[in-house]
Amino acid sequence: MILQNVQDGTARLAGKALRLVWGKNKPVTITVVVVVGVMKIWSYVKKQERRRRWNNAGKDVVVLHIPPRGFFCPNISPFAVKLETYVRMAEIPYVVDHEEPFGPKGKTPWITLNGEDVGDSQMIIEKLAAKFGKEFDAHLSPEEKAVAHALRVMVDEYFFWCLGVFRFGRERGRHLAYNTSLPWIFRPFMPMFINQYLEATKVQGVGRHSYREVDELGRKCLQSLSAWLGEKPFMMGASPTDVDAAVFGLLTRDVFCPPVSDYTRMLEKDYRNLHALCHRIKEKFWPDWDKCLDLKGRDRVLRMMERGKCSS
Ligand SMILES: N[C@@H](CCC(=O)N[C@@H](CS)C(=O)NCC(=O)O)C(=O)O
Repeated sequence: MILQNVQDGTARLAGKALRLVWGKNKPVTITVVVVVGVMKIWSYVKKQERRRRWNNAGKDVVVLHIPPRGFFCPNISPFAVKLETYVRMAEIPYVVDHEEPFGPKGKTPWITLNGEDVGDSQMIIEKLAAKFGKEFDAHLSPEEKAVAHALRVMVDEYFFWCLGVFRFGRERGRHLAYNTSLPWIFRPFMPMFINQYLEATKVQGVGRHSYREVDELGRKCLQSLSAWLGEKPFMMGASPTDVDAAVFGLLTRDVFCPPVSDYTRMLEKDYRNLHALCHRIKEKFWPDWDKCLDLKGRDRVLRMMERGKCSS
């Protein structure tokens, strides 16, 4: 009996829904179906076109999928800077794609190499290092390798979240306006994106502490990196390794881009060797730095800063 009633109710509801979309609203329904269908086909064709382009980049040429160029540093994504720096260190031929920055794992950066897609900056680096014989830490002892690994994980998987809480929590994403042009259509969604990111920091754990506590956690990361670096030219000695690429990726924004942050001040005052390391890496591996910037965006921000609309 109950089952019969449920079935009747469902049938009545389905009938009503059908009348709604196929009754006097039929022209609207047809229009929506056609528009959505055309958009899907168009997006599929475009994706195929892009895929053909990436596959034709050339044998052993890395297609680096990253967000658009930043205004004061080559990319707003620290992991994109890290990976591009490694590819430059290793002198691996590459081309850049900004059309599809989010890859197989839903994150940026990612690469396509000889038709194969790979996600995650570190997994990519390890794959490229093995393929092209560019294992920069090959000469290190097992103990040194362990230290390098621990430092790199601290930077990528821990310090990154401390910085995130500072930038998106304490500063509410203020740095974005200085370093990237967000299409106007996305702007109303920014608060939602920021809150979503802050929820992720809570799941990770760092976001559950107070801002002051997180600042202290971040400062301790810088202190450890700085103490380990000491007077050495690079993190693991005389020559750069992927830890340097990771440190550079994470610190670039605070060293080279406005607005001045607490981290900028710490790097300039207390951890000068890290600041100098970033400048060294920039000079060595990014001689074309300015060519890798969105200069129009940079000039616009500089003009706004002059007029006092953005504080440095
Ligand atoms: N472990 C990844 C982290 C990449 C990552 O978190 N990228 C951020 C941008 S900096 C991202 O794509 N965030 C989007 C999201 O998490 O949905 C890697 O090393 O590539």
